[in-house]
Amino acid sequence: MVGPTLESVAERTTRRRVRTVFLLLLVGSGAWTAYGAVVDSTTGTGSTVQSVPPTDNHTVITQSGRIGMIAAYAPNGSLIYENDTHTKYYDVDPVANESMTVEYAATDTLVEKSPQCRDPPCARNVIERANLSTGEVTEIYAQYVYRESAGEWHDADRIDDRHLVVADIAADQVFMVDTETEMIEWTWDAQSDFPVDGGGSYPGNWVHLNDVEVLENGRVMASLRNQDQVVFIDPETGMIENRTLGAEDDHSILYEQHNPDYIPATRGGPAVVVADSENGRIQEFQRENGEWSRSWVWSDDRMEWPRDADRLPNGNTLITDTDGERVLEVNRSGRVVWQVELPHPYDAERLETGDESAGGRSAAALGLESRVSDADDEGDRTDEPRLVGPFLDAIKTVLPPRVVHPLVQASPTWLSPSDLGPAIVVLGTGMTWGLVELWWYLRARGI
Ligand SMILES: [Ca+2]
Ligand SMILES: [Ca+2]
Ligand SMILES: [Ca+2]
Repeated sequence: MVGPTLESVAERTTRRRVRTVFLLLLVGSGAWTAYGAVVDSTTGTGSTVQSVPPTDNHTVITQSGRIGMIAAYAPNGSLIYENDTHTKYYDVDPVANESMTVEYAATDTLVEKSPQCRDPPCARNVIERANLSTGEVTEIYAQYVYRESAGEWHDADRIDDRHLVVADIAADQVFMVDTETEMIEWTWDAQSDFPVDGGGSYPGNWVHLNDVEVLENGRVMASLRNQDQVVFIDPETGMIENRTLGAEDDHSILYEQHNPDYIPATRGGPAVVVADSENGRIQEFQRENGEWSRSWVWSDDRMEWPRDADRLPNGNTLITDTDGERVLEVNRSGRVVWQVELPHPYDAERLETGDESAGGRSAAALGLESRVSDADDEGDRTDEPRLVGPFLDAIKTVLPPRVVHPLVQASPTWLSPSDLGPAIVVLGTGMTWGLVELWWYLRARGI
């Protein structure tokens, strides 16, 4: 009779200790999550930032994902314009010959049943022009889409006063529209050159055609994210064979890229600077002897799912690092010389420097040095250590980006990606504790 009694006393002690550990873990990670959320709400993470470090030009940044915002900052860093009318804001471009005017693609998510939306959620995609000085916003072109998921337009590019090309994720097409008559004058359909059993699942999110750019010779460059390829289209004859950058599922070249910019031969190209998003790096490829070869790579330990890189006239590169929660500028030797922290940035533009990389030269012409981690940086880094970053960094080392950023997108807006770490610990601890208690209960009853 002595044995079982001693055993149950020991077991009770063990249970008490295990419960204490679970409780401490819950209280600790819960307090950390709450602290992160409070810090975010007081420092502006969760909306837009009120100021950025000074620089030579105006800076425009869009945010999309859980937050939809376009904001502009004066050279002295002060916020001069913000607008969150739409659900999400995507690619923004300066308007030629207008000093303080931009055009952008945005999406409204329709969540109510209406004549425009039979089966919510749906989308209304819009291309708008905003005068950042006067605040005047003009709609250029818009279209309802019956679905919100993979129904958005993330980019449009201007050809002339009347014509735009649109990267149409909903239809897996690039089309050119006359914005006055609203007549679509040509279309390239991805199905004309790609099988539907490649890329993402058809018809859900097959191509994710997320970027389009009209080149000086009238050809069009487009980014097929889910095919890991950047293609070149002649509006009269279709896709140009043997010009494509990347290959399906060859992630050593590109892995679900965003926002390629073309740098022509006159500025040291042909070259393409591109956010190699799932690989967590910015890359540039130079056209040599009829092939693309890698000419520059930039990354650091924080970079996570970047979605834009613009080569500036001074040789620096302006980078939007979405899940790294920042927009940064790196100089020719790869050092971070300017940085602003904010949630879910999509695109950044420096006004007065041309559209995207239009004022910049190729990495090959500039002799840019590649770097792929913090260890490559010999100089002092300008970015501040993050308060709650280490948790997220720890999670990123365990989970691949394909798992991390859907988690980030699905989490509530008061939770920034940096707070996801402690929030996951809260959930994990709660579930594990519950399972352990269930196991004890079943064992005690001999089940
Ligand atoms: Ca842009
Ligand atoms: Ca760009
Ligand atoms: Ca840009």
